Amino acid sequence: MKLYYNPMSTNGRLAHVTAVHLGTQLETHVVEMAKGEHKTPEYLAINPNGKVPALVDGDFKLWESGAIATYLCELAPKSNFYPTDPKGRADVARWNSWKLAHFGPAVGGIVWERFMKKVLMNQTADEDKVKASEEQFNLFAPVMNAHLETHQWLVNDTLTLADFIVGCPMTYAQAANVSLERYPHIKAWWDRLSQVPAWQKTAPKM
Ligand SMILES: N[C@@H](CCC(=O)N[C@@H](CS)C(=O)NCC(=O)O)C(=O)O
Repeated sequence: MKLYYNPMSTNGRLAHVTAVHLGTQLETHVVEMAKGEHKTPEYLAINPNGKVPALVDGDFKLWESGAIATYLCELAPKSNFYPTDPKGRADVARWNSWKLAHFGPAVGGIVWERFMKKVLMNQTADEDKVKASEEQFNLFAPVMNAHLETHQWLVNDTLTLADFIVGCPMTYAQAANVSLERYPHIKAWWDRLSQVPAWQKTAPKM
């Protein structure tokens, strides 16, 4: 199996951190996004969206980080990390959908304006866009904060794939000054997640 990713990409991190945590044996290929490798015909034949990550397992080509991470869990020996019961799996799917539809775009919007634009293009943030993303963040973060008030982790009170799924878009949250002041239980969860060895190992070098 070969994972195409880039260590700076938060979606790439979801696939990579899951593989590292599970101890999955795979070959990795760093897609040189700065050189446009993700838009080359060779890479587009693997992921026609021109985005990272992507996984190739024989003749099976898989894109979408959540799908890749779930596939790696399915291949690994059964463990609490990916629940085996229907309710536990639905709960992971719930947080994945919530991340994709609500939380990820909200955090990602702030991170893009305040951090990525500076790093990649030396541009300053559009404060109207930051404000719009912050409004979305403050709409959805309370849901997670309330859940974490009575739980250590998102699903089954143990570290699961759901924590990696929701944690990845927060990779640059601190660098982008995403304020967790109103969300102490998210902050405590983030601190717990930051202790996980695979999480530490896959933190982008800044
Ligand atoms: N929903 C996709 C999103 C992938 C994605 O947006 N990847 C970004 C990096 S984090 C990318 O490749 N961007 C380059 C581009 O869109 O040109 C996933 O989860 O895999």
